[in-house]
Amino acid sequence: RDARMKWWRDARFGMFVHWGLYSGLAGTWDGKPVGTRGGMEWIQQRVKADTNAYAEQAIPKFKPSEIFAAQWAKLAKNAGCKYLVFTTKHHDGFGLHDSKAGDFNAGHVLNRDLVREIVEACRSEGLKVGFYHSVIDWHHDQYTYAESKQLPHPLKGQPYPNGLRDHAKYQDYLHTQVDELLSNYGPVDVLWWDYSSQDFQGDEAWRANELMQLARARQPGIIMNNRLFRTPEAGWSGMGTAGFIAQLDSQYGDFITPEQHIPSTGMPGIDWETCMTMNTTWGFSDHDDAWKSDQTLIRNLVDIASKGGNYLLNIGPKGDGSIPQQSIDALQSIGKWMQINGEA
Ligand code: FUL
Repeated sequence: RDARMKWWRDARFGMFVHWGLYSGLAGTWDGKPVGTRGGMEWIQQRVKADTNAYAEQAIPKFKPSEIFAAQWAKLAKNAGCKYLVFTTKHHDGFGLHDSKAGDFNAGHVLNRDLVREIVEACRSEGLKVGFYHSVIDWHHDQYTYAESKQLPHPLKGQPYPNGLRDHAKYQDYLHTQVDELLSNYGPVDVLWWDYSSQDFQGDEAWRANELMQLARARQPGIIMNNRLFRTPEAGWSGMGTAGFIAQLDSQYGDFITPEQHIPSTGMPGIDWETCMTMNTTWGFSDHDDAWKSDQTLIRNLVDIASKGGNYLLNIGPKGDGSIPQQSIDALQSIGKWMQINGEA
């Protein structure tokens, strides 16, 4: 583990990117804002749309430019980020790669492989590259945790065409897509799983041990977070540090991911990475103006680095892949600070 963790422990600062069909919706549904705060990558849930209605409104608004990936990678590089982790698939189930295992992905819908474009752009800036991959899937018709109490689902309570869902079919699909992602794009440095809860987790929900093994077989140097496994006794405690199995190893994962907070005294002896939004949403919203100041972002970075963690700072590009001006400005300020302080 120490060998594969070396670059990551030195890195301190990475860029997180949430980008998918929800980005074009920009926090608006049926022409109306869906609130001004909170994760708009969850917009399908917020408005309780089924996957067809969601796709119908979102697909026409998801129009990646030709140059978006180069823009992300350059901004990350100039800000002093050493790696970039982006959403290969979020909970809505829409994949950014060109998959043979289904048609709800950029390959089929846009005739583009956006994963390839992003990976190539990162590599040409010398950035390490990571895949955020959601094991939750609100699109797949055999996905069973739709009925979960903790995760209301657009399909919940609706009659299912062929009787009961066969979740094993979803698991096969998940594994096939992960295999594609780890086989067809050269070296992948990070796999950022998202996520297990009390109701759906680990081996039972995702064949998680097999997934971890598959990833290590395809990418021997890869490092992974520990969001596939939760301790059975832990209650729902949000996406912080509690509740996940903190035994960091090949089986359970290499690092732990406090979400939107910085552990006050760090986490001695544990590899941790705080992921954080610049306003309050991960996926782009036109309506969220709660931007953190440059000073806050820089202070967070210093605070985290001094406590031995990594900072994974999020941008939510728009439907065309362009980055909100507030995020560009903030990252440029961080880049300047890094230069002055000899970190970049
Ligand atoms: C969470 C997800 O549900 C959010 O949408 C976001 O991706 C965050 C980083 O992880 O658990």
